Amino acid sequence: KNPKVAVVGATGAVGREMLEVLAQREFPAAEVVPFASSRSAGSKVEFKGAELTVRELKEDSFAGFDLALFSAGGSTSEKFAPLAAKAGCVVVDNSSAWRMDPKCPLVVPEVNPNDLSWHKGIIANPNCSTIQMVVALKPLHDVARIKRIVVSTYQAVSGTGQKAIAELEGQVVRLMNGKEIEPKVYPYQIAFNCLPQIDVFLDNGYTKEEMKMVNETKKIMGDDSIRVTATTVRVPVFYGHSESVNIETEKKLTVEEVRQILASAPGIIVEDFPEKKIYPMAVNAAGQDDVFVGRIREDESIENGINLWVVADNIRKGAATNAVQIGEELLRRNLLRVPS
Ligand code: A2P
Ligand code: 11C
Repeated sequence: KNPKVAVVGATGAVGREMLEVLAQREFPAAEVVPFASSRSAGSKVEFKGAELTVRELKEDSFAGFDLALFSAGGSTSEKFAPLAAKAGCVVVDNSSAWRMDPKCPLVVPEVNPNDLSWHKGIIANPNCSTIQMVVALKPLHDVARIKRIVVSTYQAVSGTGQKAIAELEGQVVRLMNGKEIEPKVYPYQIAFNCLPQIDVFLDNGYTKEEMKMVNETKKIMGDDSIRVTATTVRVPVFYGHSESVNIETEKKLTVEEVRQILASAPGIIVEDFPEKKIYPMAVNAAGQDDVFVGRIREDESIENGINLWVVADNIRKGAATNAVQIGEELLRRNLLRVPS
């Protein structure tokens, strides 16, 4: 029988896209039910051309559900994901709440689908900036073993959610009309600016977003020996994260080898014709499910180094699409059940 699916946080930037992706990919759901907080219970969201009524998420909401896609913030996931699993509903959670929990697989289907086999009811969906980077790097790691990654990101405001999209829109309009702005979501003006801070600062001087890229990459790639260092930056882009990624490998890779490896890898589109000014860009990646890689160059400052420019839609592959793909993979592997 087809699974009954809950989308938790269905009124949010990622939740809406989860509904869209479930419909577009024709996920074989018996029923899809949107949940959010009491604030938007009763409101409508669109699914397959019809309107669904949003239900308030409650402790007993999950009875009879087989799969729940969560994107309603860390505290909602912390409280409700275990309740869902207890009710026999497998959770794919897009928050950071369960990602580093050793009992929860952290999965990107193109990279480590086999980790789904040991799930205990909660599967974590990685951070958007990590997902697109590991999709691009895993095929290179398999061939040449990556020793070190240096990444700098250029992240869209949609990563922060619906309120941040509205804040950038509002600031652009006000500033273009010579009006004052008052930043609310971000600590400073985001329109026409770059903020070298995503999420909060930690004791080591890095932001939480930067350390997510470090820690999640090792867990997903299943290799603690990879050294990773990150600088994450918010830029005034609506959809699509871009990343400058520098890798040092054990085995030498030429630019042509990298192009070939990536062109035949799942989920990747190589866009790399510098002579024709063709390279990945956020505005083109928006709305797409693939990870786009270009600007492939040898790092001439070291023995075995490669530079890449990696772009993907943070709400699609970085969140909603990856979560739905995990659901598809669970179905394919007959793993859509909570082990007793
Ligand atoms: P709501 O519309 O009721 O606030 P975004 O990341 O775009 O800000 O969206 C966050 C999503 O998480 C929204 O759908 C929001 O619903 C939902 N959400 C936030 N807090 C809760 C909660 N306590 N219970 C259920 N859903 C929540
Ligand atoms: C951003 N990467 O772009 C963040 C959003 O851990 O899932 C996602 C935060 C997370 O702001």
